[in-house]
Amino acid sequence: MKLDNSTTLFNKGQKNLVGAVNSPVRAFKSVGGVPVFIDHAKGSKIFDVDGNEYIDLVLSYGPMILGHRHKNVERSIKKALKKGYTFGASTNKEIKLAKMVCDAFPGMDKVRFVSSGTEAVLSAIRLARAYTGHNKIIKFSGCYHGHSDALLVAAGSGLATLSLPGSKGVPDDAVKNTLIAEYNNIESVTQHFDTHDDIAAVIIEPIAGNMGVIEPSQEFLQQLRALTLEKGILLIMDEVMTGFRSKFGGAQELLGVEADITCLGKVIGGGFPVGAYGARNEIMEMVAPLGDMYQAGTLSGNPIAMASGIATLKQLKKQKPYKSFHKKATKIKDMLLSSAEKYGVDLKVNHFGSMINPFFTSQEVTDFKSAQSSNTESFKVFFWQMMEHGVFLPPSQFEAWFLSSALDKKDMKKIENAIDFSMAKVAEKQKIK
Ligand code: KE4
Repeated sequence: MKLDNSTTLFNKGQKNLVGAVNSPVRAFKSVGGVPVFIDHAKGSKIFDVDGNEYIDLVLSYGPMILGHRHKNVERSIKKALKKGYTFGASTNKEIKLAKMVCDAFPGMDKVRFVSSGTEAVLSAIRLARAYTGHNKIIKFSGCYHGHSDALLVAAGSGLATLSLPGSKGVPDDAVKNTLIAEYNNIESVTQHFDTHDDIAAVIIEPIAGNMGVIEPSQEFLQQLRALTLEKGILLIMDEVMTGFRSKFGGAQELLGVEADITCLGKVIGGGFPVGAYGARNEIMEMVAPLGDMYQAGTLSGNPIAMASGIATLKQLKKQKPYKSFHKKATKIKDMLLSSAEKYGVDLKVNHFGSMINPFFTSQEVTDFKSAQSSNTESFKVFFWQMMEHGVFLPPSQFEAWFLSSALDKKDMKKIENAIDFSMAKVAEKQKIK
């Protein structure tokens, strides 16, 4: 496939941008080759600067759940633009989106909008510490909660992609209160409860999406909830990725577990920078200006972003796409597994709602360690073949694929053909080894 213009831009971008990207995963380091530069997108399709057309299963890592430039969302954005871009004062749109979000999360009385998932999570951690008076936090290896210092340990997403254990520039002091546990392993959590009496919170992705997709066992999450309640430790659910993806609201309800604090992002901004954290009144009333926990932001609750978020959630309510998401994801899982069987490739596929991804391994993938058993060389071959056949995947074994409600039957057929060609190539490469 022709990538001349992407190559030119990639080289040109090296001068003033770090690696020619503004987020590491976009550099395609783990799959090699030239990262594609995008010209435009519409519906389920995305077009690079060389005119190559792809079915988009990245969706900007989640936000574009309706597909690109949904007509109702675009109409709302244009209307909002005519009123001005940002005021440094409140607007009715923030109240409207806040009500939509709180109505969708039973445990949430109040929400605070910020400008990214990272900002939502770092604020939630500060709030948990303020509310409990304790400092320690437990996170799970392979989960990614944005790039704030305290959480950049044993993280998934870009750190797993680049095989980085953590990040340079994070002082030991910043992570001395961060304890690590293993996903789906309750003993790895209770051992910390038995050792420390100053734990403020446990933070978890209710469905992990940053080590590839990994579902928690029902029992694990319920035990986690029961134990944190018993010990007066807050449970923070990071639904930045899962929020509004598997149902209208959070994955936590589907899993029968209610968080004390919920973090959101991606979908609630409909493509514009929005993050949020929310909880019951007694917790949220600690946040300034009501309480003494400080957090602020110039563009928090930006009216254009609010308009986009309101229109996106309105469309999700109207479309009710969740059964169809599950059906499409199940279909793609079957396509992957049957082509792997046909060509004798070891493959496991995990999916939840509209998130899915394959692992080139014979092991069940239930935690970060088993996810890392996946053959990333095979993923690299698979990735580029899928690109050649017009399907844009996240350029990393440890990123979830996302489905949009704009995907149609023709797209699904094209995905099936692409999977067959790509799996054949993986098998061929594996045989040569
Ligand atoms: P942002 O700061 O990137 O908006 O959100 C951070 C974040 C927090 N929590 C979860 C569960 C997340 O998945 C993320 C961000 N997700 C990654 C993709 N896995 C964003 C893509 C990127 O880093 O370029």
